[in-house]
Amino acid sequence: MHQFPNNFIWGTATSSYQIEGAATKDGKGPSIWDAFSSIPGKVHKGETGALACDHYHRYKEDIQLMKAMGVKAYRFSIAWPRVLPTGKGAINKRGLQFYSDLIDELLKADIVPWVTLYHWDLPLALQMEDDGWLGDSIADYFATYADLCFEHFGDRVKHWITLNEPWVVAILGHGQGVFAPGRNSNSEPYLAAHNLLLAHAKAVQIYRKKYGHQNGQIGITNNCDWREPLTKRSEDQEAAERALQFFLAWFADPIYKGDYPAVMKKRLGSRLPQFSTAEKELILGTSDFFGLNHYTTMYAAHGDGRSKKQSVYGNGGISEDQDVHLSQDKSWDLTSMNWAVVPWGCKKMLKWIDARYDRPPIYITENGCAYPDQVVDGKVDDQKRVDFYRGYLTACLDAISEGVQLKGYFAWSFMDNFEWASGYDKRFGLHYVDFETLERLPKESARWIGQVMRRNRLNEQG
Ligand code: PNW
Repeated sequence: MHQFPNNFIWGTATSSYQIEGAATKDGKGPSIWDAFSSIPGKVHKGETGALACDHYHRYKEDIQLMKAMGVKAYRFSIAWPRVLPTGKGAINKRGLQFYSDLIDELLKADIVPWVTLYHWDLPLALQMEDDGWLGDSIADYFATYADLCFEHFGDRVKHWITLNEPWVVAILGHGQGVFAPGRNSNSEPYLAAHNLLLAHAKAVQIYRKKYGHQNGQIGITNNCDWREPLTKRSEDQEAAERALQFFLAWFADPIYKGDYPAVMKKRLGSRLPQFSTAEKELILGTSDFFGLNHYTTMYAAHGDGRSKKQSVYGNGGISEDQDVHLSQDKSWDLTSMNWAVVPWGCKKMLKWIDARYDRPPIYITENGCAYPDQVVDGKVDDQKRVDFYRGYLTACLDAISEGVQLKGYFAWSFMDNFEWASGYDKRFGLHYVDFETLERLPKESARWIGQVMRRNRLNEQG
């Protein structure tokens, strides 16, 4: 019935630390993820991104695979410590050259680069010397780094994403401590988030003032899972709405409305930093598009203090602050992340964004699933992944047909890679599928068995 529009952007995504390897090659400085993953107990089986998919050396081959798949756009990130080994000051020319070559190679293959400036690999020196995202000058350091990237790549890159998932940096990095820099606090997440928003805004202001002639687009990518009220009771309805505000409006409201949501101000008091009038103006309107990473759905119910006892991993914030109790339906299928497969949640998420932020152009910059698939004769029977993509793409199509301005979709991920604290066991890779098939998935039920693209050197070496 309905079809994706002709100009819909079909892409796939990765991030630097998860695929590049070459952690100490050609002058790259260490990042907080190099440090964090080397601490015993932080990453499953003690794995690290030191080698990962060796994309740093094999990028040409990877781009050929993308081309064969029919990928039209490729979202990757720049490793800040590869171009600025200590985060500020001395520039590493070989790092700049790598990304310049990568961009040229993509353009040669007719693949449009979408570049993320920060996907969590902060230069370690900035953490050690300046307290990372908690420090007073971090927003300026980030803006200076962004400026360098616009200057060197902006002639060829027309799609920029400042930050990937500041929620994860704040909550998993500074609240629960399960991701780098491994801090545990109930106030630091709010300070880190505040500085992340200022960093984003300063980078966008520089891009618009200094590089307007490059005629590109710039935005931010936030992650949010859908929160469905557990019952029709008004306190559960309110809990679900509150959970979405603590998860997504935390970051999107300052950009689209000029300040944090009232419910956060009320509940957090002095733990939530305040924006000055000048800062509110600086941040307002700093996204040309709404970048969304979406993976799953949970039921939300009024917390009644129960949320204090439950694990906050996967919660949309610090649970005791929201007072929301989360749960899954027993009938929902789970991926190997234990994330439930709920396509209708994706559609509701898109419609919520559409309504709250006045119909912005939306790009899903990540959606995908991990499954413990097996390689048999160099192939993978990937039926569950096929079903996942069919379900979520159908939900996207439904949202579009109801007026949501969804402009593109990036599958996470191009290939299996370093899945952060979960190491290499969690496999999000597309393996091999041609994008015409991906586009047809909502309509067809063809079995999709692909050629293996997993190239984790750690695994290859046993
Ligand atoms: C995103 N959560 O991470 C990242 O952008 C990717 O780098 C990552 O590989 C992908 O999703 C799959 O995990 C997230 O706990 C990590 O809610 C954790 C959460 C969400 C996103």
